[in-house]
This record gives sequence, structure tokens and C-alpha cells, in this order.
Amino acid sequence: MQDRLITLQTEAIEKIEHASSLKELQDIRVQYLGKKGPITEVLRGMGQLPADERPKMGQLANDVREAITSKLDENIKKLERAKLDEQLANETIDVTLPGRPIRKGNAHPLTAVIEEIEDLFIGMGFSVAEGPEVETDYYNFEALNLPKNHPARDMQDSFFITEDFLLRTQTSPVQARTMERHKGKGPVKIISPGKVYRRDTDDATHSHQFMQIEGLMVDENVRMSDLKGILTTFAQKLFGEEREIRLRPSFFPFTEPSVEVDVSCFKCNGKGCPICKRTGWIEILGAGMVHPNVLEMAGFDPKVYTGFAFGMGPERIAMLKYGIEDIRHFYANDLRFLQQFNRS
Ligand code: 2NL
Repeated sequence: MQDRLITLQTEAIEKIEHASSLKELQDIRVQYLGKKGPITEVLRGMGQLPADERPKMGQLANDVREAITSKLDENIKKLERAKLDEQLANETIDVTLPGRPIRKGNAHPLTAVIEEIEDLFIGMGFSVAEGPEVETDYYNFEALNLPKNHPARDMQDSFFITEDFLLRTQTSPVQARTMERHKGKGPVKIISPGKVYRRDTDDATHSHQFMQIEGLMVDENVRMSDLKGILTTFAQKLFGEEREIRLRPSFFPFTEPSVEVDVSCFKCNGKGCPICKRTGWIEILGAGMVHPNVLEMAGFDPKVYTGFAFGMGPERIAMLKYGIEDIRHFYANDLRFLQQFNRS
């Protein structure tokens, strides 16, 4: 029995050493150590042995089982490590290879300019207000001191939907609605950016749909000097710290007095060049003190409250800033145009 056990051990160890796959090793384990294997069989036959030989033989059988098991475990580990080493060698990646560039989009130039302007006014305490693009005749005209039969209300210039509804021709109705919501109490300090519509034939400087940014500040003791201060800071932040502004008298039905605002030319610094048409100045917006009728209609007492308002065209600002010569570029969605504004 002793010889049989020793032979089994030698035979099993030899097979294990020649095995070249995990599957073969599993088979050897079943073959030698399984319930129907020779070791188990030997152990079962122990009952026939004389009592004094049993412990010695039991010890030997356990030692043999132990030796085979540890040899199996050792070789399984070896095979697994070899497999992992091979995998690691095959799957190495070269981290020094150049990466694949990610194609990143960019904001539309108009969006970029509008957001820049919004940020400047937010920095001076203004909030951004929005409102409907389909407006009533009342908010678009009447509330802005443009009574029925006013020449600026010419049906030829606006997209009317019904007798009372039209596509807004300016963003002022947003300001009129916001003032109304404040129920006669200041301060109101807002800008209103958004799409507006005019019945125009599209050309290099006209579009039937374009953007407008208006601003409004209503409170007690708001003066023309406040308007000038806010617009000076705005012009310097947008076009450069050296810029100056100039106010020229003008007319709008919703402001009195009204002004046209010029900024000193950012190209020639006021000396005169083709951009400023040799005048040294570039017109950037219209503004004025809110007409008492407009305040009153929105529920503000014009004896207590005063305000300034202004309006500008972001397309015009963007065209000046980037030297774009045709407003239609903003709406043609030609990638060759749009991708020029990608600064990433
Ligand atoms: C321009 C001129 C302007 C306003 C817009 C305004 C709004 C209210 C009351 C008074 Cl609610 N005024 N807006 C005032 C002056 C000029 O726009 O040339 N825009 C492109």
C-alpha cells in the first residue's frame, strides 16, 4: 500500500510538470484527488489494515494528497502568471502617441457679442429681461408714446398678424411690461436683448429679422449724467479703455430729450480712417430720458420718477468689432464664416 501511494505521487507530480494548460491541471486534480480517484480508494481500504499500521498509513496518504495539491496549486499559479505576462506584453499602449483632436464648436459671433454686452451690464447692476416676440399693438406702440396714426407705426414697416397683434419691431415692449410689473415703484434696471422684426428688403445692412439690446433705468433722481456715465463705461469695456463717447441731439417718440451716441473710433483713435468715414466717431446707439408719457402709462409718477433708456443693434456692433461687411453673413449659417470665430 505504501509503494502504491509513493508511485501515485511520483506519477501525479510528473503529469503536473508536463501539463501545459489549466484544463489539464484541473483534469489531473479530478483524476488523482477526486471521490473516485486512487488516493480516496486507498484511504477507503485502510479498514483492512492492522490497527497499529493505520495511523502511519493515514499520515502517508495525507502527505501524498498534500504534495499533489500543493504542486497543482503551484503550477496553476505559474500558468496564470505566464498568461497575464503574455497579455500585458501584447496589450501595451504607447501613451506618447499623439491624441485624436476633439472637434469643438464655438458660439455664433452674434451670441458671443450679445453675451459680452449682457455681462457688462450685469456687472453694472442690470438684470436681463425677456418677453414675447408676438406682441400686442399696445405694448409695441401705444405704451411707448406712439399713438394711432403716428408715422412710425406705418403698416408698411411692420409684420402685422391681426389688427392687434404683430411681430415686435423693437424690444421696448419688454421694458414697458417690466415697468408695469413694478407697479410704480423703482428701481427698475434692466436690459432686454432679443429678436425683432421689420418689413424690410434684406441687403448688406438690412435684415427683416435682427437683434436688439435695449436698456432701461428708472428710479428717483436718474439724470442724463447717469446715462452718460453708464454708456461711457460700456463703450470703454467693449471697445477699449481709451474710448470717449459723444452725445448728439436726436429724436425718438419714447424719449425726451433724445440723443445719438458715438464712440471715438477704435481703429484710428479719432484721427479719421475709412471705418469712421474720416470723422473719428462711430455711431453705436440711440438713447434718451424716458418720455413722461411712457412712465405714466406704465404706472410711474413722472414727478417722482425719471429714467434713461437706450437701444442698440448687436449686428452693427459685431460688424464694427470684427470688420464684417454684410449683415446677411450672420443668418446664412455658412460654416466658413462661423468657424472664423472659433478661438479654442
Ligand atoms: C436705437 C434707439 C432706443 C429706447 C430705444 C426705450 C424704451 C422704453 C422707454 C424709452 Cl420702455 N425708451 N427705448 C430709447 C431710445 C433709443 O433705441 O437706435 N435702437 C437701435
